[in-house]
This record gives sequence, structure tokens and C-alpha cells, in this order.
Amino acid sequence: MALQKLITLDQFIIEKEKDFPYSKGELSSLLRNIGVAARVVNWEVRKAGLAGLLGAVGTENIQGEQQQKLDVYANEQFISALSACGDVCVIASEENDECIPVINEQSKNAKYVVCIDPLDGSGNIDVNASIGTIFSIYRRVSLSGPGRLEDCLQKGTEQVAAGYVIYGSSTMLVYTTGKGVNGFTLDPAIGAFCLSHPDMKMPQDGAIYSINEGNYIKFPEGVKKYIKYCQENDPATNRPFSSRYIGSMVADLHRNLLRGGVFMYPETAKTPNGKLRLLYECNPFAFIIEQAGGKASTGKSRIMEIVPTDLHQRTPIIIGSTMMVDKIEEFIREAE
Ligand code: P6P
Repeated sequence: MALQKLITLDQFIIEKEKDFPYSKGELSSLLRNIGVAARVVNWEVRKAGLAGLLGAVGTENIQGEQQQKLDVYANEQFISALSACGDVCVIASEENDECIPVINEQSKNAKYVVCIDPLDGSGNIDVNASIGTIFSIYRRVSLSGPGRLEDCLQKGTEQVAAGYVIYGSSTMLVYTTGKGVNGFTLDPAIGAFCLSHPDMKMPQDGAIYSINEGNYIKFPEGVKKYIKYCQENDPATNRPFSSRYIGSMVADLHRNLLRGGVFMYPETAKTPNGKLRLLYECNPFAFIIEQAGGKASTGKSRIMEIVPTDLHQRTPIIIGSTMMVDKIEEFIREAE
């Protein structure tokens, strides 16, 4: 069998630079730096149990969530890499209450904005379940000086790139720049991400539904009815579907991207905007999943059309195979 030509992430990024005739390589440099930081974080994630990096720090982030040692470590690594690369003017991180203007010599002409969840699903660290990093990249809208809040509060449709890293049975980096989705697997032997999943496409339909059914009684009527629909016996429509929920957004969405399926984190009476954050969880995945041929909705409207008003605002999300998202939207409409 012919050896598959090895294409590293860096080679691929440079190769694809041709897609952006006006690019001077800043976006390429930024993506490469994210890849480097991901390798550093991966190294610590893989040995967290040995490096005393498990467990909580004893502090809370703005979300009111216990910060895990690896959360803080990953945040520091990505902020440092993004600040040093010279292409970023401001960073919005799940771990920081306010956005972080990048004020240094290299960044004074920086034109990109990064919204990032440095380590998502960190509640899963101590139980060795997959976790991930999620990022969105925008062009700045402010004209000069350090980046500011307005640069971070852009609609998802304005993203120039988005991606995630999944620290799972292998470590992968998956990203889009608006011309399809490509997946790279870290080869520990050479310490580089190598193209393993070119031109990823989300199946238009699927038979996996992902939702925390522990919240069933709190869900909107239409979502409840859809869950029951998934459980009905109808071989002609591949039902009952399989319920798969890891409790780590990156892991659940990565599986559904490959196999087809739908992930739901709806609103409840207690959490009218759901739990997941728009800027650094829902928008990046909405961009990736739409680029792979799927759909990302609040249950009523397109995620990427939401005009953000707050750095850490949340949104209900129904995301995955287009035909499944359409079906849930239909149940939600009919239940109104
Ligand atoms: P629940 C992890 O804390 C996270 O932010 C996502 O990665 C995940 O999909 C979700 O929350 C899980 O939330 O309420 O089901 O535990």
C-alpha cells in the first residue's frame, strides 16, 4: 500500500495561504502558534496525573465554576502564545472576566482577535475523559491601538477561522478558515500535527443524539417530545437512536461530526440561555459544523447571526446533522 504523503499542519497552512490572496501570512502564523500551544498543553494533559496538575485550584472563574489546575495552566499557555505571536490585538478567554488587550512591541499592528476556551470539559480531567480547546478568530474592527471589547463582540458570521483541539485517545486539531474543515492528528514520534482527516463532512442525517437527559423535566416541551421521538421503535428511520453524552462538548461534537448526530444544550426555566457560551464554544463550533455541511441553531434561529452583547453570554444550542436539527426545530415550533 503506497505510503500516504505526510502533510504537517504547518505545511498545510502555508499551502492554503494561496486561498487568501491578500493575506500577508499573519493568519497562517497565528494558526501555527495555536498549534504549538496545543502541543505544549497536550504534553501536560497527558501527564497531569503525574505532574500534580489534577484537581481544583480552589478559585472560581466568572462562570462560577471551580478552576482546575489544568484550566489555569492551559489558559496561561494559550494567552502567552497568542500574545507573543504578534498577530493578535485582543484575547477573550473563558478563564478571564474581561478581555485581554495585547500590548507589546510585536502586536502594535496586530489585526486579529481570538476568543478561546483554553480547556473545555475540565470537569472530566480527573476522570481521564476527553477534553478540548476551542477557538474563534476574527479581524479587529477597532482602527488602532490595543484591541478592545468591541473587537470581541462580533457575530459568528464574521469569523475568519475557528477550530478545536481534542485531547482524546489521540490528540487532534480540527479547523476551518471558511473553505472546508480539515483534521490533523498529533504524531508524538515527530511532535507534529499531520493531516489525517482531509475535507471533513458531517453526514446530513444521523442516529446519535447527545443531551444531558438528567435535565429532562426542565427542557422545553418541543425538546422533550424530540427525545421521546428518538426513543421510539421505527427501524425505517433507524430509531431508536443511540444516546451518547460524554459531558465534554469537544468530545461529543467531534464524534457527531464524524458519525452524524445532534448535540443539544437547550434552555431551561432556570437557565433561559442554556449553559454554553456563545463566543468561545458555540460560535466556533457553529462555523466548523456549518463548513462541514451541518447546522447550528438556538432551536429557533442560526447561532452565528446572534449579535453578542457580553463576553460570556450563553445561548441554547442545537447543532449537528442538518436533517436532525431541522427535525428538532420542527418539534420546537409545533410545541409553541
Ligand atoms: P452538563 C463542560 O463543563 C461543558 O462546558 C461542555 O464541555 C459540556 O458539553 C457541558 O458543559 C456539560 O454540561 O450540565 O451536562 O454537565
